[in-house]
Amino acid sequence: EEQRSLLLQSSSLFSPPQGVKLSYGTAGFRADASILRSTVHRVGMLAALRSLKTQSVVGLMITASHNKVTDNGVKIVDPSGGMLSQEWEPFADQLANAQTPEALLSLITEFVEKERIPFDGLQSAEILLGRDTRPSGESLLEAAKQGISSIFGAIALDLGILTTPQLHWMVRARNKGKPATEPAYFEQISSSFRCLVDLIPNEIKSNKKDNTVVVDGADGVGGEKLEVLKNMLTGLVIEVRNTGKGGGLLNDGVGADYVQKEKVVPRGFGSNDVGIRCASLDGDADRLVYFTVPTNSSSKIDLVDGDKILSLFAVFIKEQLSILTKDGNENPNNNSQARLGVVQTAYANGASTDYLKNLGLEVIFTPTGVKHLHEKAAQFDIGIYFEANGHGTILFSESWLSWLEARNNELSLASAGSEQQKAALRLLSVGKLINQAVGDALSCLLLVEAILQHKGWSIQKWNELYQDLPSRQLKVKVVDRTAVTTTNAETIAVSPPGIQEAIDAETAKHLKGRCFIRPSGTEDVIRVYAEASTQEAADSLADSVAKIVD
Ligand code: NG1
Ligand code: ZN
Repeated sequence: EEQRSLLLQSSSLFSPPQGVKLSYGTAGFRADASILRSTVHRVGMLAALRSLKTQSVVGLMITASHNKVTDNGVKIVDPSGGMLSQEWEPFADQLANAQTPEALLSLITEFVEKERIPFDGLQSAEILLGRDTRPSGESLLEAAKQGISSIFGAIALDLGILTTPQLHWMVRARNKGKPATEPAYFEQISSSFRCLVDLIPNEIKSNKKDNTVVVDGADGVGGEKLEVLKNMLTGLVIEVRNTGKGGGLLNDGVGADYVQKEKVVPRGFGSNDVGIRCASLDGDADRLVYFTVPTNSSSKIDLVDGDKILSLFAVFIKEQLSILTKDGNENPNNNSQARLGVVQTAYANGASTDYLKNLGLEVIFTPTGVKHLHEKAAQFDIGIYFEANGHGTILFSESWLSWLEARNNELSLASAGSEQQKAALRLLSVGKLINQAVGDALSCLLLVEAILQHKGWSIQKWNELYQDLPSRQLKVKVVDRTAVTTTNAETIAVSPPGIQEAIDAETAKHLKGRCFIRPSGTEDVIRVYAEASTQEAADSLADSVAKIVD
């Protein structure tokens, strides 16, 4: 009874916006920050219920990533460190859209019963809170706290301003009984980076290389964290621009999304940077792309996107695995034949997929959204996933990691310092460096840098792994984006009727043409992607398909 009145009272302070239907999309709820207070308050409740149900620590992140500074958003981090279980998404939608406190209460009561959530005030729940640098974050965080404290037994731990991947990492660490602080995070990724650098082959180490990378922090949280991290590294010089401290506006002409979609130099970069290795983070630092400024006469860049980061990782992992299993006269050890797989979406450049398949790798496709990619990658011993936009990571299965640790111990007794043991150590370090919960721009940046140093490669050399097919992405504002539905990892539009045939007809007009449309999960738009043998053809294919959609 007391619980009911607390819920009613708390929610009467947060009325939902009128005339909007909110939906828990690929990245939680996202909207203009001004309408999100009730939503965040309710997600606070939801997070508390999730914690009660799982009897574990969960996370709540307030961010709108690469979207404009006036937007914001909220999502839940599951106990594993991954995204909220998809089974709970419909309930999240219902909660967010309940019109009155009474309607909200009855939804909760019903759900608690159906899910058998221990809701007697005897169990405790704990929620870690994080937010990005958006000015609206503070008041939304307050709403989340009030939502959480309207559930008996639930406590919120405010971790302040964090990157999205830091919060995911901390939730995962907490539930494994490990230290879950920011210093622990920085310590783990910087020390595993140093291990990788120490293991660089001597003949490469002695060559003088260029160990400087210039990073665009999108005027968000990533730049500010990188300023701390960079001082913990040796053998790598990081210059951070667009740190948010210089008065620049978040994601405005800066950041990974802008750089990847527009393919032009971000603010703060220009003709002085010709040929230099540059990288861009997005607003919450879960995406990373690299680029170079090719000439000083244009604003165009050479983009090194998520697909190429994936390819670099795949090359390195595959190489280390083959050193590890090259055990001379020993019988091939079945366990050491790790199942290595790659996961992409339809946005992956066709040239990258060809390249990865030519390496002999298994490549599978999922719909857009980290949760889909992550789930598939987790089915391999080592699963590498990336979205072209720069979100991705490498997942190691627990069982393969234990095998690797044991193997490393064996090798350190039998042949310490051998090539095989070094390969084992490198793979172990990658497993510590790279975020196992979600794609993380900071840890991916360090892994890219470590691999480039290991191979003695320039960014130009890396970029030449394969040549991207020209592509164009457009978005079309529509009244109802749900009118478009898709199948086959979003490559085929099933509705509205006839639209796929029209797309096919346009695509057929272009050499190496490939084109698909899908409703965005984060914006009210239909996205169009086109690829063809020339930029003009890709542009024209995208344009004509956008007209069909309109
Ligand atoms: P939507 O809006 O569903 O296309 C975008 C990105 C996703 C993912 C999410 C979450 C593209 C084409 N889509 O999703 O890859 O990053 O945002 O932030 O880049
Ligand atoms: Zn992001």
